[in-house]
Amino acid sequence: MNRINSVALVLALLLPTFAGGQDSFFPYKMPNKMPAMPLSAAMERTYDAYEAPTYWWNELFSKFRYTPVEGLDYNGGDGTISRRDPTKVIKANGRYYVWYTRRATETPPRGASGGTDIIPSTDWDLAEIWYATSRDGFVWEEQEVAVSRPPKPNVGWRSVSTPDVLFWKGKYYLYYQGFLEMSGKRGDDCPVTVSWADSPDGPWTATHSVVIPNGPEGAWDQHSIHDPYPLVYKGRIYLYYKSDFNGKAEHIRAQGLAVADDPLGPFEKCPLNPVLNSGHETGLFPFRGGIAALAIRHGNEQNTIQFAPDGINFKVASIVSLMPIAPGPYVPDAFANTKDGRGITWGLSHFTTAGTKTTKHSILARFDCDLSQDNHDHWMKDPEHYWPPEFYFKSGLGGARKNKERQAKEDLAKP
Ligand code: AAL
Repeated sequence: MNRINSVALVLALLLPTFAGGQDSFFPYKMPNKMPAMPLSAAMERTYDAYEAPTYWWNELFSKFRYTPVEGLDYNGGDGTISRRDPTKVIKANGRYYVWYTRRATETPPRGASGGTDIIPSTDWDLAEIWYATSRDGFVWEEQEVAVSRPPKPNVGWRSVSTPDVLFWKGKYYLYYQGFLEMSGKRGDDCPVTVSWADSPDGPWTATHSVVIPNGPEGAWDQHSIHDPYPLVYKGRIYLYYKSDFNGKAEHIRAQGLAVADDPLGPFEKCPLNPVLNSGHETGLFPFRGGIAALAIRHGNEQNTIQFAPDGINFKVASIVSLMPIAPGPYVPDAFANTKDGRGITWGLSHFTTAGTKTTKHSILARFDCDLSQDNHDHWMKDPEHYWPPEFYFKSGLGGARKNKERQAKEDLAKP
């Protein structure tokens, strides 16, 4: 072919593309890099807004499956025993360990107006922190109380709840909410305190000190520090937490970060707090060189898994469904100070809907997922669930909307 012909051939091949004609198509086989061609906003976003352009390749996408755990008794589900807000699961002495809020009271919660010295206002009022161990993560054996309520006026005298665990330089630390008044009286107000032990089996020594104080008046976290969740990252203790702000009617939940070099503090709050604009209970894990977070239940970015390459600046990595509530994942490298976090495949979470209105209590359950670099479970990456219609109909219409529809029906029936 002479030079003129070859130039003509190249032009002939390129022209339809530039002209935006029939040949300017997005390829059938999904390119793993953004193709150099005009893209719609949606297709551009699929490349630059998520961890991978399709969930099949996204290490931070998973569906979640649930299994009841064996071995924990709930008094026939009469609401007098509740277990909730599990810590991350850790492995020690060849067994899995988990700590959680345990309420054992004469009656189920009766709200702030019904609460007394022995009747709980909320499910986590008048609670203690207990622990259980397991060989397989499905059958759990409850051990004993780890942290009980200290005498008044120590922090936590009214209730100790919602713990999480840290292993640091040969010692174990439990961080938890320490209530100095009945939850629900003004809000769900409390700071965070800490106990430590040489062994996961205790005995635990309470510091009786507030280790993560509420923010100053006017700050987003002025009333509460909830769900403290420590990890070891960049050689330091990165403790994430949740707080509520913006008042009762339109309250917002977000998550902050406090960093320390010593488990007993001082903890320095990140000046960019909140670092997650969404989520209720905390659930995070080292992932690659950064930190991944499960943003569950609340916020603009609820039902997402997020990733921060620096542990601070989180972005949505995937959108998921049916996330574990109050997740306590098994995080093998939570305290390894890793630069290549491997991810998670299971953990414990809770359901607060186990009882009825009058027997209200929570139960622990196991969740499984594939948010791990070492697992490639095609089935877990398929978001389809196929729930039967009963699953969707169970909630039905509720509240004001139900009354409105009933009224409309009655009006239609009028002659
Ligand atoms: C939970 C957590 C904290 C709150 C309450 C008990 O889901 O966010 O622990 O205080 O609800």
